Amino acid sequence: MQKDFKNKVVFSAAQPSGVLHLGNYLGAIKQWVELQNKHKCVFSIVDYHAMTVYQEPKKLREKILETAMIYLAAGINPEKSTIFIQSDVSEHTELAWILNTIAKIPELELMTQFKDKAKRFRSKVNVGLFNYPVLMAADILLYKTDFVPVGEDQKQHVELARTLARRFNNLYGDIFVVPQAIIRKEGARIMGLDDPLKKMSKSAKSPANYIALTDEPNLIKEKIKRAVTDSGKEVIYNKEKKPGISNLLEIYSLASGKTIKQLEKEYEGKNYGEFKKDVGEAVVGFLEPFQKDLKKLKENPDKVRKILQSGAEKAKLIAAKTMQEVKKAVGINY
Ligand code: ATP
Ligand code: LTN
Repeated sequence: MQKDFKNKVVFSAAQPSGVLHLGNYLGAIKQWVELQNKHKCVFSIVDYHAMTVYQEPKKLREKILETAMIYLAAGINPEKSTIFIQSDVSEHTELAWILNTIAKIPELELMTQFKDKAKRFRSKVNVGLFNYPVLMAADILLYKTDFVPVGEDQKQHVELARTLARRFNNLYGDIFVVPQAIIRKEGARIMGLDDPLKKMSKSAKSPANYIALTDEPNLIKEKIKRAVTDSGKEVIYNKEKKPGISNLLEIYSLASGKTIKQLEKEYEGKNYGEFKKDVGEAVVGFLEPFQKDLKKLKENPDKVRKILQSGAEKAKLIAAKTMQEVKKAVGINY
């Protein structure tokens, strides 16, 4: 990587499936907003990825636009960053095909997310779900990405993108940059409120698992009040012995800007009830400006559509150039 640190390329994405939740925000989107001041950022709404689990067409259409609105309300600035819908830039699936020819079946069989989803959606497992990480590698490599800011659960997929970049470069010449995942220490794995041993997930069965970014303040407070906590009484951070309280401490810390140490001190001698009430309020306060902006954007969907259209044009310019280089390198253009 010869480029100077300032002008690196950053790429990341979220699927427009289910509801985006606090884990997506704290684990991924929060970092994106910070990175756009330093780097060339490209953020996608990966609709083809969402389709690897059946989506009702009308709902999917709505979710794509809502996800874009969530990016914007969270502070992604379309003047600084490129925001676009994956399926608007056909090079993503084109490159995925070429990468399919160098990805190995056993390598994909190792992917934890596939194994997990294949178990949960057993009767619905399709080839796309298996193939998902190859499309993700194409997303990343098309933009010659240096950094991929994601939550902990995506580390393995970024690792595969690195492997495929190196393999391609070895076979066909130096085309791709080998990307690097950026995973924050705090917030990289926000756990489910109903089960602090599993990550907060969009595809969770019960809405009690997550705080949706669109949940009303009272519902947020209620969900946190009911969050599963641990035996004992003390508010201390210990992921192994107190996974529930530790998760809430992490959320509280990220929402309030206070360190976990500070919070532990503040809650010395206080009970879980008081603590949870304050976590609820901190999260509501943290989400308030975001929710206000989201409401405004929902009143103006055409403005968002325009942003997506111009984002797709910008993305296409880069993607088409890379795709040309790739085709030339593998010998299929003339
Ligand atoms: P599912 O839970 O259904 O697998 P997902 O929420 O992981 O979906 P995306 O919306 O595509 O899928 O994820 C967007 C980003 O949010 C990714 O970078 C992912 O790593 C991050 N992320 C997802 N869940 C969490 C979590 N519980 N904690 C922190 N980051 C998360
Ligand atoms: N698999 C990711 C979404 C995703 C992504 C990407 C993230 C698709 N393509 C490229 C970073 C870079 C997930 O979060 N479930």
